[in-house]
Amino acid sequence: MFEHIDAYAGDPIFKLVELFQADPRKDKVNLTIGLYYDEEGKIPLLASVQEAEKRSAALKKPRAYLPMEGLASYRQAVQKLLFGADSVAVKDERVVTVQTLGGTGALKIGADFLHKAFPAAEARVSDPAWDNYYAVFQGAGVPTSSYRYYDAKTQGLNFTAMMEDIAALPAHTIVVLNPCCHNPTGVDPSAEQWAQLIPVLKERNLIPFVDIAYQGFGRGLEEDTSVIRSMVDAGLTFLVASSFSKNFSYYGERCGALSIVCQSKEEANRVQGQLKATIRRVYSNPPTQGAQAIAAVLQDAELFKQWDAEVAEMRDRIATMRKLAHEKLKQKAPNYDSSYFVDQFGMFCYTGLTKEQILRLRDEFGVYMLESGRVCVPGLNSGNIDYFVDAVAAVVAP
Ligand code: KET
Repeated sequence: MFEHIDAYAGDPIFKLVELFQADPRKDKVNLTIGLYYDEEGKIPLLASVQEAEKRSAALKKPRAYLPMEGLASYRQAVQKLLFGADSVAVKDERVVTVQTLGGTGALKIGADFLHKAFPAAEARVSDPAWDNYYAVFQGAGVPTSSYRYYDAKTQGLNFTAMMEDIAALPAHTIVVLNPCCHNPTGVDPSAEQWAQLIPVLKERNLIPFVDIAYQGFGRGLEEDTSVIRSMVDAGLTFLVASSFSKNFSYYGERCGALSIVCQSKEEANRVQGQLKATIRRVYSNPPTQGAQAIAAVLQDAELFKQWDAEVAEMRDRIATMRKLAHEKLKQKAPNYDSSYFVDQFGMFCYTGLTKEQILRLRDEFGVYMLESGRVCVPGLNSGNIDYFVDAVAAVVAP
C-alpha cells in the first residue's frame, strides 16, 4: 500500500541531534538545537516551575477537556506578558489569545486560519530563517519564500534590502518577523529600524506574523516585547506566535499561544470563533498540566519574581559564554573575526564558517553545529569552551 511513499530526509535540526547522540566520543559538544543548557550541560528544571507543579498536583483537579481555546487563566497571563498589564488593546477586548501546542502549534493554527481567510496569500520569511517555517506554512497550503535580511559581508542586517523587499509585497502577504533574538542569525533590527518598518507594514496592508520564541533571552522579559507593543501602538492588525519552551525550560510540555490583535471587540469575537474551529479540526483542544503550571507562575507575584530571576540567570550565562568565546578566539585564532559572538543577541550565533569547516568540526572534533553555521551558544560552558575554541581555531587556521 505504501510503496510510493518517499523516505523522510529528516529535519535539518533534529537530524543533527540524533547524529550527536549516536556519536560515541567523550569530548563531543552539542551546539545544534535551540535548547538552553546550564553550566553542567543539563536542561534546567526551574525552581519556580517545580513549585507551581507541586501546587497544581496538590489540587488534584480532574482532567476534563479544556475548551478548544485553552485554559482561561493561561490565556490571560499570556496577554499580560506579551502586551503589558495596561494594554489598551487588551482592555478593549480586541486581542484574541488561544493556547497552542508550543510556538510551532501557534504558527500552524495561524497559518491554517490565514490560508482560509486569504486563500491566495503567500508568506515571506527572512533569509535565512528558522527552517521549519517553510514546512509549517507550505504544509498549510501557503506558498512561502524569503525577503532579504542578513548580510554575510558585514555579519549584520541588510536593512535597506529588507525594507525594499517588504515594501514591494502585495497587500495581504504574510510577513513573518522575529521581534528579538533572531533565529538563526542573532541579528535584530534596531528600535529605529523597527520604527521605519512598522508603518510600511500598515500602509501596504501586509499581515505581520510575529514569532516570539525567545522572550527574556535578549534584553529582558518586558524589553523583548517592545516591537509587539509598538505594533499595537501603531494600530496594526497582526498575529503573534509565542512559546514557553525556552524561557520556562518546558520544551516537552508544548506550551505556546497564538494571539491576534484585531480592530474591534466584535472582529475579535469572530476571529476567536474561527481559531476555535481551526483547533477543533486539528487536535480539538490542548493539554492541561503545563498550562496550569505556567498560569500559576505568571499569576503569583512571588513565583513570577523567581521565574524572572531564573530567566535573567539563563540570559546572563549566555552573555558570559558569548564574551568568553570571543576573547578566547581572539587569542587562539587572531586572524578570525569572531566579533559576531558579542554583536549578536539571544541563543544563537551565526558563525559564517564554511560548510567544509563545519563538517571538519563535526568529523574531527565532535563539535556539532547546524550546517548553516548556526551555533546554539548555551551549549557552551566552562567545561567545554576551551575544547570548542581550539577546534574552531584549528579549522579556521590559514
Ligand atoms: N519559532 C522559532 C523562531 C524557533 O526557533 C522555534 C524553535 C519555535 C518557534 C518552536 O518553538 P516550540 O515551542 O518548541 O514549538 N526552535 C528550536 C527547536 C526546533 O527547531 O524545534 C531551534 O531552532 O533549534
